[in-house]
Amino acid sequence: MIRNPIISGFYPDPSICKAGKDYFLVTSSFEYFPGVPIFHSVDMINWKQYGHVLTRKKQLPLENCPRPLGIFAPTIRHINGRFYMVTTNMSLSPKNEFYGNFYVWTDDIEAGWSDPIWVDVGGIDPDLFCDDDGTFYFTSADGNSSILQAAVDIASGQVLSDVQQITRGTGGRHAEAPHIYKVDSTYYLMLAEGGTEEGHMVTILRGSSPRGPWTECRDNPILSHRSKPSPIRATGHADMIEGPNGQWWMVFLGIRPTPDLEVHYLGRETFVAPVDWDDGWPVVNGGDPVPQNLTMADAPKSTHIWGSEKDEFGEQTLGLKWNYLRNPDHCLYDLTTRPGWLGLKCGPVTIDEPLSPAWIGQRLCHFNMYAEVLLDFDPCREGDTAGLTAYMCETHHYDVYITLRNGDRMLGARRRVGSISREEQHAVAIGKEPTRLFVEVKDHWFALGFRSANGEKRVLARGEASLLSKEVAGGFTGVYLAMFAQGTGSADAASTAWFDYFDYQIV
Ligand code: 6LW
Repeated sequence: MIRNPIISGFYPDPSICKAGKDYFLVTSSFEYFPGVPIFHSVDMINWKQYGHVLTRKKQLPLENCPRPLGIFAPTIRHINGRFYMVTTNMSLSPKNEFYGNFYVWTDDIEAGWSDPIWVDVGGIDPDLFCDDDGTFYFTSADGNSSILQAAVDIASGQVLSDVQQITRGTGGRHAEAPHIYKVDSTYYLMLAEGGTEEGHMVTILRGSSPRGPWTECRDNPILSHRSKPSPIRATGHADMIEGPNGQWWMVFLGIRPTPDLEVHYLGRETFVAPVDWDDGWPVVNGGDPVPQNLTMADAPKSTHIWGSEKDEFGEQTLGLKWNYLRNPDHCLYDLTTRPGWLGLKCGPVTIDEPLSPAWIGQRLCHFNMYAEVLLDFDPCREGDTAGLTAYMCETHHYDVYITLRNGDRMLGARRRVGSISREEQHAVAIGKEPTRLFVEVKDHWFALGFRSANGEKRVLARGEASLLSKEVAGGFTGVYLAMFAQGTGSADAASTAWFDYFDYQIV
């Protein structure tokens, strides 16, 4: 059985390529750093994170990146032995302009990726396609349903032709996410249309050149769950590839909304479905909606479960799951002074600002789970605060923390939802010994609490998961679970919050 999603949590806009027997998949990453997570598989079904494509500030400047900006949808391709990853940095440059489209490349995927090569073709969701004559086509979406295309010089990124509109899609709003393929001797242009919400769909056109003209598939949309009774909604933004043994597959994003309010907070996730060809057109999952459990004869089975893991911070670098918010100020993080502990300094930036606070998070990937940290924190300045947050964005998060208030060391919980903020203060005598804080997710509710000296679970506050959803908070991302520290003054004399471990358990 194949279990969907194949990559759960906030991993949208999947794109895929093949190098020999290896498959690589990338997703978008918005305001998080490092950017563009990359996964590896040999069977198309079981994926393991391999790293990130954008690991340096030079590749990923995010200083001025209010939501919902940052890294939009990527495309990954392996062409003539070289990997390319093409995407858009929608954050703002010092000139207050969007950075725009660029690509990075590598001949050795283990060694890292090149500096960015900027391409002066507007729009988002860029695709790179190399025709048999060696011409590289750069295709993007202008956000207003025009699909744009130009030939580029792949060494310099220079645009070699006029930028042409090659289609406006098949009539859905927001024609975007173009990908061009050549299968046998026919060119295909796959699109997403309908917007990334409930009306999302995948459409396909074909023609005799990568520039068109295009003929629409009679069975468009070839994938959509709009108006279908499925727990997976908003399916779209796809890429496809021939997998092992000649079986074609489509990867696409979808959401799993809550049954009551039909909102989603895990983010847009990555799903898979088989593709067969009929009369020169791709047919996704036999034309049926894609289920959570896919039973297919002779197909690989889901064996790798990406889930429970306790990070003890025993290494000098952080594991692949961890992200910072925007470009981190490395002075705020310490993995060396106290081996086996992660230190976060209470710098002046708070998690209520669209900046880069001392914050390290990983995606919430499961509906029922428990996360715990052991926090050793002796705040030296009034207002210094550190703890654990269930974080959708700076305006929507639930926090449990230790702080210094009126000279007392206190445990608190706070829920911030837009302009509403509610704080529960408990002058709990916690002494100076390290304290266990937790966030628990169950039945679409978050519980924020701590463990008392005898190990008992004490809940300080509960909050609806729906209030951290995309439908309430906006944007394109999903909830993170993060350790954070913040203060009121400069980082130099700040308290340091020490985290012994972060334990993520699926329940
Ligand atoms: C992306 C667009 C989309 O650029 O959402 O679902 C946008 N599709 O293609 C952000 O991920």
